[in-house]
Amino acid sequence: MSKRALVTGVTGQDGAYLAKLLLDKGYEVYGLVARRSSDTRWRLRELGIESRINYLEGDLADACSIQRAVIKAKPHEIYNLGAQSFVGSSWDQPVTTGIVDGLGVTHLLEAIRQFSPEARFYQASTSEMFGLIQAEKQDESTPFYPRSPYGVAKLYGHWITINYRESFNLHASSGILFNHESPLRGIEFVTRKVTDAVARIKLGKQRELRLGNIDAKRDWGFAGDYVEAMWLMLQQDKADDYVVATGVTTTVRDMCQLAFAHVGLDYQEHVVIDPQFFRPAEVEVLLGNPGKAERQLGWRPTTSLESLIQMMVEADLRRVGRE
Ligand code: NAP
Ligand code: G4F
Repeated sequence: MSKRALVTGVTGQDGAYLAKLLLDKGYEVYGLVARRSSDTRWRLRELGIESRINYLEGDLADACSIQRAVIKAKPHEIYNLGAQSFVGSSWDQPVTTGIVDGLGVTHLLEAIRQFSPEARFYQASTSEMFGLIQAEKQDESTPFYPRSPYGVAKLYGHWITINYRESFNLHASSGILFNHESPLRGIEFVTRKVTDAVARIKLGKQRELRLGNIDAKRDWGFAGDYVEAMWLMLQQDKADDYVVATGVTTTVRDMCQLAFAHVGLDYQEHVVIDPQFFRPAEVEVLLGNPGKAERQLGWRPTTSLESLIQMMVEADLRRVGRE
């Protein structure tokens, strides 16, 4: 009998890669999708798996729809990847972000507790919870200091996951994932905004790229590697929390330099600093220590930032070329 997995956020970057990984392992995959006025399945199409997913309509803000999804899917494993995931928007929609990214986790945990207590649960926590960093390299014991409504909401989701594990003995794990990117990354995030612009500038369709704080530093990895870590967490006998990162941090400026240089351009001739992209409170630097995930899960990142950015620029050159 094949295992069943329920994935919230299946139409997102990580949801698409995770669904592909699970299907390749022989799982039956149920994907929670919120009703939208236009198509959101382009990533699943790009990976060639759109028709292989069982779609269940639901929204993390709606506890009834979450209960129904858990009852219908009867999942062995549940991956909660659904979220309002863009930090910048969390100042414009702080309440929605709090409900979906924070309370939404409780909706899911309650449904598991009542209807599927044997199911294993993965919560998509984030390095954004470290915010104003309290240690040079952040690991599972570093204190949190979130700097955005998104980070605050995710911190609630993180602690409620730990609380339900301790209160009700659920197999609930939380992955504290540092930034991870891919050709399927949303266009609003800085890596994809840059690689899309590089392709457009190279092909003569755009002249400049307007960015905010390019001195910010991030620990960037490849999303395809990171979904493997999520799956590994749910294969452990005991649920736990893990930092997933590369252990290397790079400025937005240097990431830009890599992307433009890949097509023979100088970023300094195209990047314009625009204060509209500055954030009310910034996370200046993130740098993770993935030692625990390496030791206990046997997980290791396989993709350097240089090859990740090259992969993204190449994909955007193909897309823009087709337009
Ligand atoms: P993403 O591409 O923005 O995908 C988010 C997904 O959540 C989409 O499928 C979206 O559906 C869905 N969603 C949004 N609001 C929802 C709601 N109210 N109810 C149900 N689903 C909803 O994000 P991602 O990069 O794949 O990230 C996956 C998860 O990991 C998120 O929880 C994110 O916060 C977390 N995370 C990401 C990173 C990273 O660097 N990528 C790092 C740490 C943690 P639509 O397609 O319909 O909008
Ligand atoms: O790409 P970003 O928007 O990602 P951010 O804020 O780090 O959040 C991402 O990673 C988190 C994990 O740490 C996830 F939890 C979250 O869901 C999301 O996936 O911005 C990265 C950095 C920031 O410091 C930002 O200020 O790039 C800086 N930046 C500079 N100019 C810009 C821009 N970011 C964006 N999005 N757009 C700009 O024009």
